[in-house]
Amino acid sequence: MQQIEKENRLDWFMQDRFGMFIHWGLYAVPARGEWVRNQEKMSIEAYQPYFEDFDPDLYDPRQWAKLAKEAGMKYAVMTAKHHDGFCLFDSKLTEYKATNTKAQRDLVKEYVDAFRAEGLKVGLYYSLIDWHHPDYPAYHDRIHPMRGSDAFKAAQHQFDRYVSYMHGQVKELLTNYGTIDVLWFDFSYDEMKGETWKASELVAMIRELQPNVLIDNRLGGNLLAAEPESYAGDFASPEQILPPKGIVNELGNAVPWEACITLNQHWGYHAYDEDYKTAKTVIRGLVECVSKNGNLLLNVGPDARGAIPEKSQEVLREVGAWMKRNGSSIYGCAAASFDKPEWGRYTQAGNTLYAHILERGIGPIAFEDLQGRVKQARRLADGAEVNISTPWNGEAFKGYLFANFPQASLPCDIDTVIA
Ligand code: FHN
Repeated sequence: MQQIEKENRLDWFMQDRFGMFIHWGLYAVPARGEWVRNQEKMSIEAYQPYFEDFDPDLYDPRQWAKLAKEAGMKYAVMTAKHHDGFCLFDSKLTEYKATNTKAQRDLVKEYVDAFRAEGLKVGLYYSLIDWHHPDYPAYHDRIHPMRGSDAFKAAQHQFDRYVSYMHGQVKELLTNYGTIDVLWFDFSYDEMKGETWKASELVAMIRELQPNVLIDNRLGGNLLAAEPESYAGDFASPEQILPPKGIVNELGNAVPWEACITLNQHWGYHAYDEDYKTAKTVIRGLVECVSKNGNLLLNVGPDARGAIPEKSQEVLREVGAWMKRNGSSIYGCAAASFDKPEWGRYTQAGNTLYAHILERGIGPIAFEDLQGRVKQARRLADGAEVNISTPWNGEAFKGYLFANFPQASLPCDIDTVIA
């Protein structure tokens, strides 16, 4: 496979901007979030009934892919293995996998096939942490044993065996499932980072198998350093937060980033979590990400039968209605060369400036520093001409353009003017 330079490798990522995160696995059965085993200090035996019961009869990844596409998403990242160690793929290195449950299906293979068939790029999430593997020294009272601890030292030879297992599974995922566009590792902490995972060796293998796969920054390197480690990754991955000013490295250069955000308050399915973000909040978040050179990876947590919650579907469809009319202000766009206006945010692609009107005040919208620089303005959603004027020459209005146009035309009450 031809290797393209890192900058080009990211081209599709910077173009697509909006993806679906999918957290799915045995934890959907207890339906109390993906950390349930640890938070409730369940033994492997206490968690085993969820393995026995897992039977996702409604799993239809083609429907998931169609929903992602309808929402305006261009790529997806699904958990191949989360911290509980359960593998959604047919790994030859463990029996703790979906093909050994009542599902008897390789859920990852069906996912990659379905999303590719709908024209979306496919990513896989892989947990470095593994609460099931006997050689990963996880203690319920301490989720992550400190690397330097006596207990850890005693288990060193075992841990090396776990790292070999982890590398072997990454090799399976990059060998048996076609072109993988994103490998999303999760997560490093304390001493458990970098060469503890033998990360240089791991990334060398990854680059050998699939040179153009994008890797996140959670193997434990410093992506913002002037000279990042080989395993520092291709993009930063802020979680449940948007960086105030975007992300730059020590040299002041913009660093590609992707904010991963939940639709409700949990990554994995939670039967009682009704605290969902509105479509308007999601769209504002997506606009903010792109206005700061970032992507949004928005999470769904399918239930134990393999269905994406109805409320998630409802929000995604409403976001999609806005994207259908305004997507050109997101795809292939980035931060504008103008300061953020008080009424909203700008995104820009080449000579086209998109003004996202998020706050409505009294009277027209004021555009600073744009006099003589705007040939015409249109409301993106319906192509309607937007009247641009420079009012009578009072000092207070000097240097501003003013745009008059009707209240938002879409239910999300966010209008975008193309200038
Ligand atoms: O512990 C995980 C969590 O379950 C979830 O997968 C998030 C998603 O980025 N990552 C870790 C928490 O930072």
